[in-house]
Amino acid sequence: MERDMKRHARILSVALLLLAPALGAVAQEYKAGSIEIQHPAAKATLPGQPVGGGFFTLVNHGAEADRLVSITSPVSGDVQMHEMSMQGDVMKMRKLEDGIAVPAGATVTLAPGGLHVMFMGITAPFREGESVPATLTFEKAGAVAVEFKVEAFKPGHAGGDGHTGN
Ligand SMILES: [Cu+2]
Repeated sequence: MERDMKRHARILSVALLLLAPALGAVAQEYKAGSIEIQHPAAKATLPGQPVGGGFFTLVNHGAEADRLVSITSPVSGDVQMHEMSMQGDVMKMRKLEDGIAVPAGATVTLAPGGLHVMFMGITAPFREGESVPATLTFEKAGAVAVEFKVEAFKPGHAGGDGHTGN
């Protein structure tokens, strides 16, 4: 009997150790229906920079395709979805008028150099450590409020690279 208890305690502590990394990540995960939004992060902006970049990972746990159709935020009157891609040796930016498709069972990652969110005409700089509130609206899963955690990304996209012309 006592040995059983000890064994249970040991199994429990192992289970907690395995869970610990997952628990750490929970704070930055959001759900809308069967869509999971992981780690929304925004790039810290430079002084005077009019646009901010945002990123996250979408996971569709459902059996139906869905689509991220719009993003709104109190810090920007126009939040757009963009895609960057190489055309020859030129990096091209494209505004995604139809949003971002999230096929059934798919994981779609927004990251510097690829799909991203663009906060146009931001009302205040994005400072590292702060959060940018936004609402993501999916065609089927509906709307979900998220917080983009502002992080210092490596230099690159979203800094005076012609975004304001989009
Ligand atoms: Cu962009």
